[in-house]
Amino acid sequence: EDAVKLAEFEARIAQGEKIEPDDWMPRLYRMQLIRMIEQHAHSEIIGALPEGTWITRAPGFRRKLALMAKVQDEVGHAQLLYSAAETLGKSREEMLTDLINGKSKYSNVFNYPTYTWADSCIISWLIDAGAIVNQMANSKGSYGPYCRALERICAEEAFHLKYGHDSVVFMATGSPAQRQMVQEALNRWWSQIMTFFGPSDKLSVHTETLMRWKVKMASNDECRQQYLDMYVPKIREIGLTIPDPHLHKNEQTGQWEYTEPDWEEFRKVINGDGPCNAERLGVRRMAEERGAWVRLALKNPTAKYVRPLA
Ligand code: FAQ
Repeated sequence: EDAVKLAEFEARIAQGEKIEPDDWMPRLYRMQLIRMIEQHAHSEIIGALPEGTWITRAPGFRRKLALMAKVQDEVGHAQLLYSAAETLGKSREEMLTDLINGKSKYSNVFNYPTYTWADSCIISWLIDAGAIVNQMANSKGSYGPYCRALERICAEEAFHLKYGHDSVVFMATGSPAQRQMVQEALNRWWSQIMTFFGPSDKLSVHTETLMRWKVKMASNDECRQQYLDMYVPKIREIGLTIPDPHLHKNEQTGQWEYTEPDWEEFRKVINGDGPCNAERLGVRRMAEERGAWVRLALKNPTAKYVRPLA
């Protein structure tokens, strides 16, 4: 019976139909979607932290307002994504518990520090650009709630991209000190940008399954290539140097060639051992603790909250 259902399910996907929460779906499809959407949601709330710390130090009122709105959007994206993941049967509480315990992953790039204002500008432009490449593709995928969330998210990310681009161009065309600051930030962030799309297709574990069921609409390497096509010229156009001497487009294959990112470092960072992993999860843990009384009051308005001893 399941074989018939599977054939029907795959036929619907092949015809470009959306799968909705009450429809039959293979267990592996459900588990893979939960994993991917949950990781995506965690990336949005953890991703708010490296830039968020720059709100109080933003250079001027306009930048402060814009950055505050952008960071708030990212947290809103997490809300949309947690709701999409919940339609598959995992509760928000369970997802947040798994984040705090280190069981669930989130994007490696947010485990690196933002030393200067320019780091936050580079994230707003070039990490958000990466997110758009990935999310535009996947918004055409097969799972209805995830695709609809991604469409809304992409619309907002498009504003982030303009804000980020404007911030980087401002510095890149500013004083020598500003130009140096933004170049140094690019030097720090380039390898993170290259790993953002996940391991090379040769090393990727889930791509084949996810692409068969149209959850992922492009492979990690395809997204990386598309990103390089779109952004290398824009970065160079404003006089910044990409810190990879091997980066060039092979005119025969039409593919970008580059120094292979350090996948061993990547493996360590996604498994909890990066420069800021402990700090990032520490902030989430504190937020959970501070919000515990609100959740308890919502569940049981007459309960008395006793703060646990540290
Ligand atoms: N970081 O087999 P694959 C944003 C893990 S949103 C950490 O290739 P898959 C907005 C992967 O989970 C950013 N872990 O995996 C923003 C798996 O481990 P597992 C997030 C990674 O799923 C901007 C293992 O490696 N975007 O930035 C990463 O086929 C600014 C094997 O990898 C999304 O989540 C990584 N980079 O492809 C917010 C989009 N890459 O679970 C604030 C949705 C791989 O078996 C400020 N997700 N891993 O233990 C996806 O498109 C995919 O899940 C990929 C990975 C492409 C991330």
